[in-house]
Amino acid sequence: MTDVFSLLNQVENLIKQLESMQEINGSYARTYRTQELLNKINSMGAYPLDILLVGATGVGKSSTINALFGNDVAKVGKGADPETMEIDHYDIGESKLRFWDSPGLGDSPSKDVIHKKKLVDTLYKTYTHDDGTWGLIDLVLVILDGSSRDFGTTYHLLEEVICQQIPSDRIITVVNQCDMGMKGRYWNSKNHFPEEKLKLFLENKVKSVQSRIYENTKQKISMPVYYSATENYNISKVMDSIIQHVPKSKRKINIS
Ligand SMILES: Nc1nc2c(ncn2[C@@H]2O[C@H](COP(=O)(O)OP(=O)(O)OP(=O)(O)O)[C@@H](O)[C@H]2O)c(=O)[nH]1
Ligand SMILES: [Mg+2]
Repeated sequence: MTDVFSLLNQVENLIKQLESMQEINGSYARTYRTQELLNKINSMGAYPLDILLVGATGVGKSSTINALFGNDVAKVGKGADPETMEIDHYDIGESKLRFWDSPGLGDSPSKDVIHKKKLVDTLYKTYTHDDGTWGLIDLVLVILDGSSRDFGTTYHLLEEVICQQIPSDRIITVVNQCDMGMKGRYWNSKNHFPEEKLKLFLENKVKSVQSRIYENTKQKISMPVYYSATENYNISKVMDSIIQHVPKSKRKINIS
């Protein structure tokens, strides 16, 4: 009997060790990729790289930042920076990278008007340096909710506002909550990945997002990545997509 207990104890300890090894591996991979991103920003010659987060309320903006950067991220509250314009931002890598957390849309029509205005203000924000006028926002990360059928508000925003101001190679569209794509069906929650049916569904979904944006704006955005911030699935693909989109230079604005 004692042998069985001691064996069980050993197994339990082994599982705990394995879990902590996975944790270390996960954070090692994250730190490695964050470093790769910061190196790419360094070679841009001017930093910080400013990324505007766009997405409906509760789409998982905060969860995405946490999944991507874990402890490397510092949230900076409203008004802490003169340029903040009442929009919180996250600082990464000693302020070499900033994510601007725009307020979520879709709560109510009257709030949407105010939120949209703040978003447009941020998108159009410029600053002047010795060598000209530059746009504050370098990239826009548009997060869609994979559990929702209705992307209407975000499409509208992309087509009417974002694509008008930002070239398509500076727009990254991603689909979060892919674990809930088919209302949670075909998600393997034990091993945290989509079964074949859900995978097919998600692949069709991201293709249709890309073609819908093309049809309406004639801008070809890169193929969206589907992922799950809380299930830690495809986070490295989101990171790779951001790394690939780091521009060669900041966004020069020609003021005539
Ligand atoms: N199942 C699932 N839930 C998620 C995922 N990402 C976020 N959530 C949940 O969705 C809720 C909202 O997530 P947040 O990260 O706070 O979303 P947000 O976009 O920052 O929300 P606001 O700041 O209020 O607009 C939380 O309960 C998260 O745990 C995901 O990938 N899968
Ligand atoms: Mg949030």
